[in-house]
Amino acid sequence: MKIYDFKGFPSPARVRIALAEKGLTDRVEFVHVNVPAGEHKLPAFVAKNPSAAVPVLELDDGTMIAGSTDITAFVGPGFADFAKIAIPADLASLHEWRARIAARPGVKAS
Ligand SMILES: N[C@@H](CCC(=O)N[C@@H](CS)C(=O)NCC(=O)O)C(=O)O
Repeated sequence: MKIYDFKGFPSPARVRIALAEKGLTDRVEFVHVNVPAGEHKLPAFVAKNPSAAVPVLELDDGTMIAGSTDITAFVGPGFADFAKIAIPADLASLHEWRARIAARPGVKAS
């Protein structure tokens, strides 16, 4: 599993903190994305996350989970084996869409 991130930025930091709290930092490969240089806007990265932002979690099957909220939802429930993630990718995607809708002005989150 890979985490695309940029050390020192707040959203990737949330994921790093969650992984560290669970003792899972060694279980993922961190891939540095040079955000200040615009690497996150190149087609190769936008193919992973159309929002062109870090962090992104890439599962071993190639599934991409973008956004610190959804990634930490994977890390958070206290699973013992990171390879057997309990939350399906669809549910993580649902979380992301819910967050995007809730962030729109005038929309009340349910
Ligand atoms: N809601 C996203 C926000 C991701 C985000 O904005 N990441 C910033 C770094 S903290 C980024 O990649 N920004 C690139 C840009 O805005 O061009 C999350 O929680 O991960």
